[in-house]
Amino acid sequence: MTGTSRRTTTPKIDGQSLWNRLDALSKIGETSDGGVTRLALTEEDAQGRRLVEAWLAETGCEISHDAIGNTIAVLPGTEPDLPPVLLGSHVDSVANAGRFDGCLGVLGAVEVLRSVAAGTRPRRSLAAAVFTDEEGTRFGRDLLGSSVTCGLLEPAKALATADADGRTVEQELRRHDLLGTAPLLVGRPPHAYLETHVEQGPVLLRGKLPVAAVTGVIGTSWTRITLTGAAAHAGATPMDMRRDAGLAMATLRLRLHALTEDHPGLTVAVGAMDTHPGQVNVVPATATLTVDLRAPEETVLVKAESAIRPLAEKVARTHGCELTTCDQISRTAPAAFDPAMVDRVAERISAHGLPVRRLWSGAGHDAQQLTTICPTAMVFVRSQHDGISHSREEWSLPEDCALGVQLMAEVAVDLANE
Ligand code: HGY
Ligand code: MN
Ligand code: MN
Repeated sequence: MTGTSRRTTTPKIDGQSLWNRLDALSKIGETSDGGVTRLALTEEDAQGRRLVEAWLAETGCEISHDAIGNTIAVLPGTEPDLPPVLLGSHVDSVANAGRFDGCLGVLGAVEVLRSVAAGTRPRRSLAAAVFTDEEGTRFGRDLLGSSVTCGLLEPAKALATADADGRTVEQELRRHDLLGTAPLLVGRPPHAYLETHVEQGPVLLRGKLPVAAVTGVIGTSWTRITLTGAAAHAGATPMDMRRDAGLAMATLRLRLHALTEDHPGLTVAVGAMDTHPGQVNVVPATATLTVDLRAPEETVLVKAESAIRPLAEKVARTHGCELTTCDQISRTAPAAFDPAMVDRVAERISAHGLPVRRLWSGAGHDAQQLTTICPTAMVFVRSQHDGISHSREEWSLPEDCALGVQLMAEVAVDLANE
């Protein structure tokens, strides 16, 4: 793939339109304290998806859905039979999130298609994808839509995944009329994939840089653990006679965090932890936690994952409890992007007179799945407020958002003309 194809037109992104759409989309699922909650395949997520699809339709795209409900919108090029250049991300969110995570990439794709639709069509079609359930917080498996379309997860397995109330992905896709027959991308890979995303960390802010070229994405491993002890009276039961599942879980949580000491680059987060029956005067009978492990090196992630079960068994025994479940619920491998694609982003950053920062992503992204089927790159946009994300505090500046999408547009049109 050449890196210097002649660009017929330099698309000009409408930064104000991008900002207005980010604002409009953030109103769907808006929480009372200014956050956004659009858990995957809830009414709010479906509403957000429909709003984005209406905007995509306005650009003249043909819109379809695949077997896992991913939206694919295609703006035909002059040679529509060539594999397209795909742009995308997600609009589902975690609970009480900000307005940029995923949405910047999807609405950036809308702006690129708007700009190209109004100008000279490149050879290749440009397409936009809105991937189903990137976050994984409701159904317990992240990058669901992009994993299926990249052939990394069986559609049947993904469709059968159920939430805590037993509602399956398939039922929810049907409820929102998102199930379709568009082919999965793995069968006919795009020419390339591009994603613009907020950094969700402090590096660009501290470096006083608005954008970065992303070199790769960490691997992520999610495990759910349940320990079982025995309910007992909080006062009358002697301390040495208790089988306190809550205390065991608290001990395990600290041991899991201690894994970072001898696993370089590993991060650990215990996002969910609850005890049953959860009453003030009852020693917990059972306790459940989820642990999110991440590392840029697959070997480090594998080593840390293999430590979980022995740790849980040992802690359970120490507290007279049993290890009832220790199930891996989601797993994605670390992914390095094609250096030639990273160079394309870097070259555009330089062309805009900016210093080039190459950065590894600590957050997971659909792009890490797409890179298994086609040349892939990401543009990072600076996060404000010390990089906070997965929080209503998440914020980025309009000019940084517009610049990140402008860079993606220029790389996309170059790719679409080769
Ligand atoms: O969890 C992640 O890194 C991403 O936001 N899904
Ligand atoms: Mn995201
Ligand atoms: Mn996220």
